[in-house]
Amino acid sequence: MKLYRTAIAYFVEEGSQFFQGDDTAWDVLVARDDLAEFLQSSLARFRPVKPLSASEMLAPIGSQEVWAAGVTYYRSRDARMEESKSAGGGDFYDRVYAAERPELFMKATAHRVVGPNRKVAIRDDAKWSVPEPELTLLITPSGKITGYTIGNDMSSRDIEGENPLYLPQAKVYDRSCALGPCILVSAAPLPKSTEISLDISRAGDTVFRGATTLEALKREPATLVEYLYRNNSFPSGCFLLTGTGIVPPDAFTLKAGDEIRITIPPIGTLGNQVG
Ligand code: DO4
Ligand code: MG
Repeated sequence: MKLYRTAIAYFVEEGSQFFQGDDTAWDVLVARDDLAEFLQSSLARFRPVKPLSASEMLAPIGSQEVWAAGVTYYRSRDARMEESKSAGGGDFYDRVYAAERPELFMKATAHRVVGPNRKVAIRDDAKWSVPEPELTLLITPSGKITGYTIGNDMSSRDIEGENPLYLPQAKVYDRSCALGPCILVSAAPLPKSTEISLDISRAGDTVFRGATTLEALKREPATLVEYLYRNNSFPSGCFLLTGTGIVPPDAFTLKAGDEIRITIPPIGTLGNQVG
């Protein structure tokens, strides 16, 4: 079952049928530990409607914070060690990849997040920018994973590489995060064979394509959540990006006008333009 947020209501997709939800506020809805059961048992009273168009879909976020895990794939560890080696930061990434405690950082507040088909930004003071395609967890205030969406952790690699202490500037800025197109509502873990793919096109030509699977994710989502919720409360729940396993070659940087498409098959495709 998929859950969409629009300007007028929330919508549920079950099979190929769409239903308009009731007037429950988004923050109240996504805070429910029984989200799947609630939506399933409500379908009979929801009105069937025509399929939503892409332009109607908003980022599936209300007032939740967005957090992110880092260096959870070997590919990310490698890329970070390389970008920070002249600054002497390389060792940190190797150590955090191997450590028991994961890297977790605050990625965005809701106003810095864009939805599907909206423009993500690259920083004016960055010279080396990339998208990071990441499986993203919806977590309730009690710490239960109740759904999955797609996240793009837009990152300024030159700023991050200059000094690991610049991470918040490399990661957190206006339109630095995209979420969507929907929430796949399910409390069950996704299979390890789940594929995450990234396509970047420029003036109609593919300039980068890459893929990975959850097999390569070094940490269990539930473990990331357990660390995130230690001495930390989320009254409306939160989103957690689980890290990138796809990093374009070092010569690649995003440019205005590039089209980014991230696909995770059970969820869908998150498409954004850089601008
Ligand atoms: O340590 C820097 C950030 C890592 C990150 O965002 C990732 O691995 O996805
Ligand atoms: Mg990331």
